[in-house]
Amino acid sequence: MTTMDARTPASDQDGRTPGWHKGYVEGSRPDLRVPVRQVHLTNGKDVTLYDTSGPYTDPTVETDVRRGLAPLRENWIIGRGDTEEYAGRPVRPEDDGIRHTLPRGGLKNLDAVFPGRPRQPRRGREGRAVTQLAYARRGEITPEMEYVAIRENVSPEVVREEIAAGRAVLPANVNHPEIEPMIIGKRFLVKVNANIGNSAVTSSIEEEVDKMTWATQWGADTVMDLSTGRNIHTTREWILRNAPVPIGTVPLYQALEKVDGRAEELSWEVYKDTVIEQAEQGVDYMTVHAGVRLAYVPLTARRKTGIVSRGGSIMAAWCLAHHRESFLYEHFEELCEILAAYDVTYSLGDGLRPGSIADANDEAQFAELRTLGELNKTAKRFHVQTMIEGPGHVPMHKIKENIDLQQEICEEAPFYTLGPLTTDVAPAYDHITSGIGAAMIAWWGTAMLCYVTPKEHLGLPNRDDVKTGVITYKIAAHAADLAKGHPGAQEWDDALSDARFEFRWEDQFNLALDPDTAREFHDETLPAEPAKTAHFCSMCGPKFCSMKISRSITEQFGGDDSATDEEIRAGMLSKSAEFAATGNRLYLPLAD
Ligand code: IRN
Ligand code: FE2
Repeated sequence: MTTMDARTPASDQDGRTPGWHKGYVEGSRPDLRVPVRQVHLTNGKDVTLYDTSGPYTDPTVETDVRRGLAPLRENWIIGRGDTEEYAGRPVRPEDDGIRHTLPRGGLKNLDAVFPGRPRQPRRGREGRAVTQLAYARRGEITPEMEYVAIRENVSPEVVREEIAAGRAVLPANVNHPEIEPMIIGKRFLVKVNANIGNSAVTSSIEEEVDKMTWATQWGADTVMDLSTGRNIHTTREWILRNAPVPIGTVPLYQALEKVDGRAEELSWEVYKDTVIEQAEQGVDYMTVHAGVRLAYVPLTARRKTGIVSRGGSIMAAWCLAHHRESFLYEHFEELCEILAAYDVTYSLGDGLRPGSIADANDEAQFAELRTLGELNKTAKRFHVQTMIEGPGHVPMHKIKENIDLQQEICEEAPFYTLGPLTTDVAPAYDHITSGIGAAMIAWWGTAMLCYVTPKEHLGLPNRDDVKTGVITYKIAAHAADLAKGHPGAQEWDDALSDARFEFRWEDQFNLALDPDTAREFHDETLPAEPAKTAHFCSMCGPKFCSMKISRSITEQFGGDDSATDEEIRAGMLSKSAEFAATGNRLYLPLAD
């Protein structure tokens, strides 16, 4: 019995051995190679699937976390000629936000922030907007746009149009040349984000990097590093240099570390410094809770669960402490100029999202949404790509109003939602309570789903939780792709159901979102090799297998619909007799 790790492609250089291998589709230039997962079926057919796993699943590429991934976009970025290298700022231990909270020299064992190739930050020449939005508006199709067009099976012009209209974003910081470009927008495949972060003191840098690659190998389209505490800058550097997908952050968390966790001591200066530091490192998108305005804070007072957003509560605390308008709101234009110079994408945070079913769709939530609509317009004036974050905890009957309002108020900017969780009663199962809401809201047009793991509300997700969260959300996303009639989405289902109907078990596993678990569950009751081609599984056994029965019908009556009920009944009876004659044996004898 061989157990194949789903992450490791089978050794199939000839491309024919059943299993899968990492393939590439070449674009208009030799350095534009779009990765795909090529599944080879036992019937000789191939199925091509979207692949987020990066070079890690390509056995011909050597990867080393200490060196980082190859800077695949570097020539494209430099070739555009509108960015310049500059000295940046030396990385100081203070950047880790450990100034007073840890003994000095906390970085001792990591004296090199990152041992990989030397790197100089770039930014737009003379503060120029170097965003994909700026190019799209000028009618220019960048290599990044062509790349995602191939990935999504659409024309590059559709990609350009959607970005230009603000209906899609292509998060790609000029300082993150390692990524394989991807696009977020309702015309494209629904995307999934996985959050990682070392708020537990026990979590090491290596573990965080490993969580990132683990999440992308199961299909996460982006990863957010929500690290707080020690070594925040260094952890992020390692993640960025090894990430094949866009990386998002919430700069407010690190800014708060820099003022020892005292929200009232935050200032625009500390925040701005942190944003530049992260933009220089290559963060592709940033959650900015600029919609939490002073006047909205009292609206949350009578809520059942108040403000549950970390960023939202930090900003609310600051506003109340100073009794002043939010510095994020007041300096928003300046922030736009910074983000435009690096092509950092906004993810306008929902700091006032409901944290319970009772608080869904209330005045505080929608007041903030209207402000996000206004900020979206400002961001677009500065050519900054923008998506809008959404809830939270929302019962099923109140979900549609969220996406409809967001699309109207934010001029169809991509919606990026956290679930929503459709009930509060299932701690330990909130990947499911939220997967339900995620599938619904994605069907109605949400472009990216922020995963929720089984540990939501309970603790820090471990490796297993990350995988469960990603797979759960891939299900929600794909179910929505199907319902939206996304071109090509159903081919995957058709391939799998054909494999199921024809009892090609290996093909069923290899096509599955989680081949390992599918294979493991199957082998639990039918471990023998012959069972891999057996025309039944242990769920119903040979006698009651509906697939087997209907297959027999098809075979007996030539697959046409002309069989009468009488004939079908007779067919069933004869099959039943056939099985009875074998002694109704569930387990097949081992082949020699
Ligand atoms: C996504 C949609 N709404 C919120 N999110 C994610 O929640 C966001 O992208 C980020 O990962 C996290 C921010 O949480 P707080 O600070 O709003 O609690
Ligand atoms: Fe919650």
